Formats: sequence, structure tokens, C-alpha cells
Amino acid sequence: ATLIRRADYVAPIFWIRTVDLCFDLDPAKTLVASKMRLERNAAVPHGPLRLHGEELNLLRVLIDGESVSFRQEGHELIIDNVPDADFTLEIRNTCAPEKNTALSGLYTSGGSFFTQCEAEGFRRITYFLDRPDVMAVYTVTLRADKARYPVLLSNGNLVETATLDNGRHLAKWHDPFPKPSYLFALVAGDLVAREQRIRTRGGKDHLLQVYVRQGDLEKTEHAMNSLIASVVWDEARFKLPLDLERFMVVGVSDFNMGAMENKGLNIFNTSALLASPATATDADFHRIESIVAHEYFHNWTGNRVTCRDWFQLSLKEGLTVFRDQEFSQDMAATPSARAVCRIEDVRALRARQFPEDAGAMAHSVRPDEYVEINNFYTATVYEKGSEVVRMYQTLVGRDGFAKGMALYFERHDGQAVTCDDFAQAIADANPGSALSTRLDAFKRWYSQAGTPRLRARGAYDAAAQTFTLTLKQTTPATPGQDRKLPQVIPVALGLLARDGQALPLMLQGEDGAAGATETERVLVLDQAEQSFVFVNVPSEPVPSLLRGFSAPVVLDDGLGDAELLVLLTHDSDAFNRWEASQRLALNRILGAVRTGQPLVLDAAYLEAMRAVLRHPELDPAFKALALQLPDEAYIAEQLDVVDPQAVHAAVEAAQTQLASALQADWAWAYDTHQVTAGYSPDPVQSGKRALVNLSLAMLVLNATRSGDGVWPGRAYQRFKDATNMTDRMGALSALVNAQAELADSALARFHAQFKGEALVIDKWFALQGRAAERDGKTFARVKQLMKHPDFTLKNPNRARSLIFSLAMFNPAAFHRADAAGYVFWADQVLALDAINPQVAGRLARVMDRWTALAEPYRSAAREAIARVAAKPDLSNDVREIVQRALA
Ligand code: B3K
Ligand code: ZN
Repeated sequence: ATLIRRADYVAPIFWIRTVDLCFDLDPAKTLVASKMRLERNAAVPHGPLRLHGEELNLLRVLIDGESVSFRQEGHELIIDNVPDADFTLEIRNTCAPEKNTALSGLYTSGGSFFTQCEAEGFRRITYFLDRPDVMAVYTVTLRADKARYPVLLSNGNLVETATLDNGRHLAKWHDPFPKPSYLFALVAGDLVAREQRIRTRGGKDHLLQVYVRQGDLEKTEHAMNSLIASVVWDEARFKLPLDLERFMVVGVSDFNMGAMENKGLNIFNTSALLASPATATDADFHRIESIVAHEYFHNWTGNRVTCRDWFQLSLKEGLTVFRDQEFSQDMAATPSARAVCRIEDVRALRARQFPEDAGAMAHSVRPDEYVEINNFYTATVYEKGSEVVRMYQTLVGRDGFAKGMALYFERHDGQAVTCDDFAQAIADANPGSALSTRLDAFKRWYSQAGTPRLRARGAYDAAAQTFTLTLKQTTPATPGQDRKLPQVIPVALGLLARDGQALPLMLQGEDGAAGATETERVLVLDQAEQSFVFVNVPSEPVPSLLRGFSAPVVLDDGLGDAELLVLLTHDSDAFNRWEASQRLALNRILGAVRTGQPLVLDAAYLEAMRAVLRHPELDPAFKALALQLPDEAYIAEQLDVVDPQAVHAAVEAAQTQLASALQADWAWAYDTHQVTAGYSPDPVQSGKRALVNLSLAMLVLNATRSGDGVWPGRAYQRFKDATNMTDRMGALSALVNAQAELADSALARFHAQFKGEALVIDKWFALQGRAAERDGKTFARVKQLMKHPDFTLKNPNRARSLIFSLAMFNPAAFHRADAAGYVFWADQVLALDAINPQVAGRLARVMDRWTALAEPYRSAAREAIARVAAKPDLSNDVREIVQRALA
């Protein structure tokens, strides 16, 4: 395995300008004929031509129609004597789609053909310069049996169809936009499409299509609506139009991730595409909307302007996540629903990215080296990358950011560029801004790994009526980066009087209007330590810092309970109101874990939570989030040494006490937030359902603990009568998580009812894998379910639904004193690696934070990782992860 370094980038010696691909599709042996026009890149010295190719059977190589000598070394086809000018290269090879269990390159699923080329899957189809800076115009001819594969799709426009001999037929596609090979796609199979014609603002007509298997058509309406909304939004917000006559989306059941933005032919995991009220939850509807949008938005941020090399991945991913997050907020419409979106995004960032940034795989948003690029499609590149883009917008303003985006496309449309190019465009469009004046320092967000710590302390001078806020930042060392420089941290803030009144925000030295009437502003910290003096502050304020989570940092504001309660009750920033609720819970849980004392929730906390639950104005969706306890993964991040069982015990105690102390309030919330109207996944309905389901979970938990059968009985009835999946799953998980007696019969009933629905059976497995652990029952159940006839490692959704649910999302069931969880993990990583290295690599990541574990977990984890690392023929994917873990 070779380590690839960002610093070693060199441009290719040839460009590939056009490529003509012909496929004779056959599951066992597909023939690929490729004819390319190569153009000499005079900027680099001449040398041999090295093409990438993996798992291929090479038949012939021609240059300008003549055969030529070549060598094959590892995964390269090397031609030593290539002309020093432009030429035509023809290659013929075969590949074996039905043997392709890695689901990278060309593979079969459910009897149809699909491709996945990002990052380096194209080289598993044919020999090529498989790197994103080589952009070509593709013409693709597909030939296949007409009865088995009536639909033949590729990127761009359909230019020819024909019937051939022997029951075969042909379709020819031409994509006018030059693209890197990772955006190539083909699909062939027996599929049907939902179609919609739209006319966009510019007056152009487009055809939108969503292709799925025969029986799934009625589950595509939401995806289609999401696609239409995405097209409209991108035109309105960023003036970015749909540039294709035809835009296709295709669903496939075997897929390594959520979806893929191939030019004009997005391919989706069915879990990120199909939804009906009966089979999908509110969360599924929401996720589908955001993934459809994400892939669509890539058409500009990723496809029209792409990455020069894979180190720049966040150029397209961070930016596109930011765009889909903004889209979801705009779709949410009300201020409160927007805040709920933001809270959910931040919660995900803290639960996934913060641990990553503190663990063995910590890397910067623009990594410096990798062995396997597929290991770097991470929360850091995506979600932290999105926060970096959000900070640009905070520093230059919404309009300034839109101007920057416009300049970025003006300069770079049709090019493969770097994160530096993006930063420069945003800065140049906003001369004199808070960004442009500190661009170099700002760019440390791309190069420094680790989550910065922001310490804030205030001092009030009653006589002078000033409030001095001192901000200090440090970033912990990460692998390979011992010392960090100060970063540019935008701190959005407000000051509240104890009665909740917003106070003026005028800084010393400012005269007149600046800050005098504002109740929120952004301070920019760019030194290790800085003080800001607010004047005309009439009373001692409670600072509300980092509003809306204005930077991806860990804030230590030193606020006590009294101040947090002021924020929880009065803050105009909904994010910080929620944050106060979480901090109140976190302080108590951490107190119990650190002292080893049993957790006892105090009356002040319980009363505050009751007030939130009973609040006459707060949004139900917000209440559900505020009353939910922090994730165990996030709690663990606050500890230097983690005993996962102690964390779980404290959370469980908090849960039980919250359930019992607020019993009457939960019952009230349950009764008063029922949705009676027909199902819609909109924020109002889904917010009510979220609160009702949380209330039901609390009521069933409390009843089960006290031996009362009424609420479990009601939950069971609700489970049976539910008219949508959100309510059905809500009631079922309430029973399962409380380990109520009725849980098993409900699970059996659910399985029988949804036997034919793969995505629902995934939920059935996942629910059991994530079920709250008590007495090792959940772990035992998972081991049992591995033998269930519906279980298979070959389908990534199914493997994730059971194994990842346990290992990633159920720390208490996974981290066992007897090490059985780690033994299971090692077994499954090795079994998966032989089938699908990308999925195995992802599972391997579960051990990222093993060094922070307390004994006996730590030693047992090390042993399990070492056992995996000792396996001789590991994939690059898994080897890189376990070697970093042991480094
Ligand atoms: N760009 C793809 C991810 C490809 C992952 C390759 N291992 C989906 C997305 O981010 O939209
Ligand atoms: Zn993406």
C-alpha cells in the first residue's frame, strides 16, 4: 500500500479530451471497448503513459490504429513509447459485474446493472487516467438483451436507439459536458420511471425522471417533489440553473453509501429515495429530501466545477453539505423549524465529527495524505467542511457569500480546482471584509485538524457599566500535528439581563450607532487571546455565546446553572436555548460519572424541564429536542477516560427519573399533541409526532419500571393501529427499549406485516441492534439475529442495520467487560472485508477512540484491533484504519 501525499501532486502528461465507450453488457463477462483522444500536456515533461486498471482482463491496445507494446505492473498499464503529440488510444477489455461484491465499478444488483465510480471505481471498468483533473466528453453505447434490460441509461442525452439481432438492443448517449471519470454512470435493467416535465425560470423545458423497480413507483413521489424543490431553490438562492434537458435519478438496493451525483444520472440507495407514509418515518422523509437536494446541488458544486485531486474533496462535499443544509432550513420555513434543523445538524456534528477529530483518524478538512481515499469520505470532510463554508458566509454576510459564489463560477466553470481557489473567490468578491483581511489565518481551518477549545470569561464593572469578555483559544494536538496556530473564530453573541432583556452591544471605541441598538453581533477572534469591552451595559449580563453554533468549537463559557436557566428561559436564539437544556443535563451526567456516585436529578432541573415541556409557545419539535438527553458519544467526548458502562448507567438513571418525575406532564403532552389530519411529513406534523413518541417512550419506560401495564398496553394498541411508520416505529421502539413484555410479540407482528419490504426489515433489525441494553440481552439478541434467514452481509443496508447499529450506536451493548463485543467486531470486519472493503473500512472506524477507554475495555480493544491488523491480505481500506488506530 502506498501513501499518497497532497504535496506530491503533478498534472498528467496527457489530457483525455473525448472518450467513446461501447459496452456489451453481460453479468458474467462484459466487454468494454474504449476509444480516447489524448492531448499532450506540454506543462509537464514527457514520459511513459500510465493508465489505471483493476480487476480487468485486457484484450488489446492500439495507438492510432496500430498495436503497441505495453507492460502491466500492479494496477497500472504502462505504455513506454507514446507519441509526443496528440493521438488516439483504443483499448478492449472485459470485466465481471456479477462477481463484483465490492459495489465499486460495474456491478449487478437485483438482476440489473449499475455503476459506482467515485472515487476510483472507473478503473474497475476500463483502463483510464482515473483522476478528477482529467475531464473528457463521453459518448457511450450500451448493448444488452432487450427483454432482461429494457432500460439502458448513461449520462447526458439519448442520441440513438436501435434493435439488434439475438434479442439485443442498443442505446447511445452523449454528454456534452466534460467530466472526470468518477462522474460516469450507466444503468441497465427492468425499471420504470416517474416522470415530470418542468419549465424553469429561464423558460427552458426539462424532463425529470425517477427510475425504480416495478413495485416501487408509488414510493417515488416524495423524491420527485424534493427534486423539483431543489431545482427551484438553486435557481432562486444562487442563480444556478439546471443545465441538462434530462435529469435522471435511479434507485438501487445494493449501494455503499446514500447516493451519487453522476452527471445527469444520479444513483441512489433505495433507502435514500423511496418513501411512503406506511413504510418510511418522518426522519426518512427528511433525509430523502436532503440527499436528493445534495446530489442535485453537486451538479454545480462538484460537477461543473470539480476537484483537482482527492485532497480537495471538501471543496465539493463541504460546500454541497452547506448548500443542502441551507436548503433544508429554507424548506422548513418558520424560524422555529429552521432552528430545529440547525440543532439536528449540530447534534450530528458533535456526535460524529468531534470524536473523529479527537481520535486515531483525526485529519484536517483538506487532508495531507491517505492510503485509501474511500476512508476520507468523513464527517470532517463533509460536516466540518460545511461548517467552514458557513463561517465564510458569517464573515462576509449572506449577500457577500452569494457574490463570492458567483465569482467562483465565473472563474472556474468547467475546471478542476482546489480549496484555495474557492477561498480566493469568496475573499476577492468581498474586499475589505472580515474574511479578506485575514484570509491566510482563516485557511488554517483547512490545514489544522482537531476541534478548537474556546474559553470565554466575562467581568462586569458596575461603576463603569462595562462588560469585558475575554476569549481564549487552543487546539489540542492531533496525530502528526503537535502545535496549532490560532484560528479565525466568528463568535455570534448577545447579552441578556437576568430578566431576559436583550442588552445593547456597543464596543469601547465605537461611537454613535454601531452596536448601540443591535442585540446580536459577530466578534471575530483571530488571536490566541483577545478581550472585548462592551460599554453602556446597565446590569450584569449573561452572555449568550456562539449563537447558532457560529463556529465548530468546544465552548467553555463557565456559566453556572442560574445563568443557563436564564438562557433556557429567555434566549432569543433558539439554538442556545436548546444548548442550555443540554448543558444542564450534561453537567449532571458528567458529575455522576466523574464522582462515581449514582445520579439523582435535582428539583431545579426537573422543574426547568417541566417548564419546557409545558411551555405554551415553544414548538413541539423544539421541546422534543430539548428534553432529549445528550448522545452517549457526545458525553464520552467530555471525559478523558471513558467507561461506556458508567456513561450509560448515568444516562439511564437520568432517563428513568425524567420519566417518573414528569409522568403527568408526559401524559399531558401525549394527549394534547396527537395529529388527526392526514399524514404529511411537514415540520408541524412531524414535530408533534416527535413529542408524542418521546412522551410515549417515557410513559412506557416509567410504567415498565413500576410494573404498571396500562401504558405498555396503550403503546401496543397504538403500534397495531398506526396509520404511518413514524407512529408505528415510535410505539414499537417504546416497547422494545423499555424491554416491556409485549415487545417480542410486537416485533414478530411487525416482521410478518412487512416481510416483503426490504427497507422496513432493515428498520426491524436496526431497532433491535440499537435497543437499550440491560443484562446483555441486546447483545445476545444481535448474535441470534446474525443467523436470521433475512440477514446477509452482502447487502450493505442489511449489514449496517444490524452490525453498525450495535457497534456504532449502542455503546452499552458493544463495550462489554467480557470483550465479546470486540471479538464480534473483529469477526465482522474480517468477514466484510472479503466481500466489500468500503463497508468493512467503515465498521473498522468504530475503534477510533479506543485509547480513551478505561480498563478493561482498553486492553481488550487493543487486542481485537491487533487481531484484525495481523490478517495478511487485508484491503487497503481496513489496513489503513487499523494501522492508524495502533500507531
Ligand atoms: N460523492 C458521493 C460519495 C462517494 C463516496 C465514495 N466512497 C456522494 C455524495 O457525497 O454526494
Ligand atoms: Zn456529496
